[in-house]
Amino acid sequence: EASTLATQTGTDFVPVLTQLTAAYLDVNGNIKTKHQPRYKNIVARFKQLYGCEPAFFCRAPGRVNIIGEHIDYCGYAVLPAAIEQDFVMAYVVSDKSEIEVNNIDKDQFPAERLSTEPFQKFKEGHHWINYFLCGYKAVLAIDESYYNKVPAPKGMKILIDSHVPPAAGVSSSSAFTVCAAVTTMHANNLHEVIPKGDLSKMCVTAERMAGTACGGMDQTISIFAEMGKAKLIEFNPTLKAIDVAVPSSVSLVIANSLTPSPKLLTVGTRYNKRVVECRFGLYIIAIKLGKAATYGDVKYKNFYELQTELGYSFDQMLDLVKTHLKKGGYSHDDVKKALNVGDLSNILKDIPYFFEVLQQNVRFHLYERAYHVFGEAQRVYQFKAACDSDALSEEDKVHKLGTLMNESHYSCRDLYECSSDQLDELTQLARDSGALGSRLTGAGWGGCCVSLVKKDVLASFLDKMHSYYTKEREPGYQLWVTDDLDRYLFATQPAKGAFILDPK
Ligand code: NG1
Ligand code: MG
Repeated sequence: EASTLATQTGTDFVPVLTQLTAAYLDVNGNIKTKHQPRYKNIVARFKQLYGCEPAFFCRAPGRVNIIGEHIDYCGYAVLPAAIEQDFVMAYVVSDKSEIEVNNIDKDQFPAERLSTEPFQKFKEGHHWINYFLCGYKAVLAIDESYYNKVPAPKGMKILIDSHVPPAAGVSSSSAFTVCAAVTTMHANNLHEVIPKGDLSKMCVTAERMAGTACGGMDQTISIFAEMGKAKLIEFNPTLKAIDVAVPSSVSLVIANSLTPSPKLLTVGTRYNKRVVECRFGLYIIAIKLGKAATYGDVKYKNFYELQTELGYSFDQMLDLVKTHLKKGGYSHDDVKKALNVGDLSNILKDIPYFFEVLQQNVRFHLYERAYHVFGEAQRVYQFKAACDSDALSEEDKVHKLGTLMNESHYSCRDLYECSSDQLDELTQLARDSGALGSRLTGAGWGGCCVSLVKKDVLASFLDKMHSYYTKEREPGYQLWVTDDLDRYLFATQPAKGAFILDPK
């Protein structure tokens, strides 16, 4: 899709906010953001801070991944949907070469000032402003055919309001990045120039610069999502977002385990380690198949490219894993031997924190990770096929979907080792409470799970799920605040992707 994120006024964007704003639509269906409580609050704070009204709002949603975990960076398709919770940035252009960023939640995110220099360094540590910089750089520091059109980047005054829970596997980082990119793009008049596909790719590249060796699922769905539709996102051979109609008799319910998923803080042992393990597995299989003598001759970037060249089915790829990789983990020496290299530290330079990954781990589970990847990639297409099927009855269809989601969770738990005690407890409670299937969503190790629930048992399901939040826990076992349960446990409908809102 080559369409751009042009400013939306009028009816085009009405559906997304309908639930929130029904009372604030004018006779033509236009949103009167000024009268909507959330936006009213943003405008009031904006005036206090900057002495004027915002000129525009840009927004980008978080997402729930329905199925297809930890496979986007292996080149495989995933199946997410946007959620209603979003990032909003209200902004005006200023004549200073400076970007002022304030957040409604000023205690957690105190004000920051940045220069307009697109190639400036990220801040040390995992500072929140780096996600703003990701979006900023995505537009102004990645593709020169776009940033050359902007000789002097605009200064901006920005106020952020986010409803996307952080570190919860619903991709607040990408919602933040995309929202900042859309704001930067609009302020610098590139919103009718940059196609959505390019914007997604530039956001992915930028987010990788901030430290996670991520795939492209989150940024792409945040940009391409449409109301009421889940999307199969294919990265290869070209980027595509294909509609998937989840049966109407079921709801997707998100439940937050209230334990964080500190993906970046544990960068050496969790997310990026998995990316490294997949690459080691890829190289070893390629070498064993005689496609290369040493890792340096391997021409495949990911498992998808290998599979495509072989022309194999997923079952055949699973057989390759069984034949060529060993269970139980590889030591550094095992990896060196299998890759035919004397020193590991000079390879995989494109993976952020590769050095830390090597330093902090003694074993790499190549068989288990690869087995998960091919099984999970296969489940994504089985899920879509079930949704599309005319042959299956509604009942058989939703059971098939639930089973695939459960299988995905077990594979994440046992083979990919990206679940947690809390996520296992919560997904099991969901199954016991009437869900057809339940699985962790996002990177894992904490954060949220997603359950498939028949609408006619939704109320009793939600009721039973309360016990997770009210249960007495051992001392030292700390859940986050549980003040407002609706924020942690809710049914969700696929929401609309990023857009720019003209408040006038
Ligand atoms: P989370 O941690 O939920 O934002 C991450 C990656 C995705 C994908 C999933 C696992 C980022 C921005 N996103 O999502 O690309 O690999 O984990 O399926 O890091
Ligand atoms: Mg994230």
